[in-house]
Amino acid sequence: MITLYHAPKSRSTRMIFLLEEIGAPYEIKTVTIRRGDGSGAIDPANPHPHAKVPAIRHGSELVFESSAIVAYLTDTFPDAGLAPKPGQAGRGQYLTMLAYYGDVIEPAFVSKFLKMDVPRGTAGWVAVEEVMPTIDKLLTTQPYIAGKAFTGADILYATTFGMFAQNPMMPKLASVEAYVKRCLDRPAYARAMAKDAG
Ligand SMILES: N[C@@H](CCC(=O)N[C@@H](CS)C(=O)NCC(=O)O)C(=O)O
Repeated sequence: MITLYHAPKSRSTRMIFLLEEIGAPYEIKTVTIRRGDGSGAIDPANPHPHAKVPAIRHGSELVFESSAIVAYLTDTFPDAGLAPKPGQAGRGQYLTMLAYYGDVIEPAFVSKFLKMDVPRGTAGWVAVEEVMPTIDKLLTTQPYIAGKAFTGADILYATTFGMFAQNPMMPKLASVEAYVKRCLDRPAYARAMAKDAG
């Protein structure tokens, strides 16, 4: 059994989307977190070392960091067909896009939100203005972020781009809008949204 440590309307919501796609038995343990508006509190029931979500427990394994959870679950449940297996074509692009999400996409958007300059030669990521043309180029030539097939990586990218769709930080790109719709039209996303609400 997989246990997802979850707080509604947070980065753990998309892990419900992933778990619904995977189809293995799982339970949701709702925990409180400290929210950006100052509300909420650390939950002693949350095993995440920084009291954040998402985290999952699977047998003796504790996994946290969204990209690691996606990699772990898509590899542990290969029959779900959500990742190229080691040795298969596309594996490199899949792992690249998982790491790029955590190491570049999130810092790019957070630094823009915080109105921080991204100094070339210091930060390991680049500005949104440099990231999004790369994403546009990818999604103009392929339907999903890691190639021809929907993978676990799309769960991270499509939910993030969907969330920022109306935000002035996000450039309006037809390729991204069509991609978000393609991914979020999946029945697993609708089921996840219903479960997130409780
Ligand atoms: N890099 C982490 C970020 C996790 C994260 O910051 N989650 C937020 C919720 S969206 C949280 O738990 N915040 C509570 C806190 O910072 O104490 C991941 O992608 O899993």
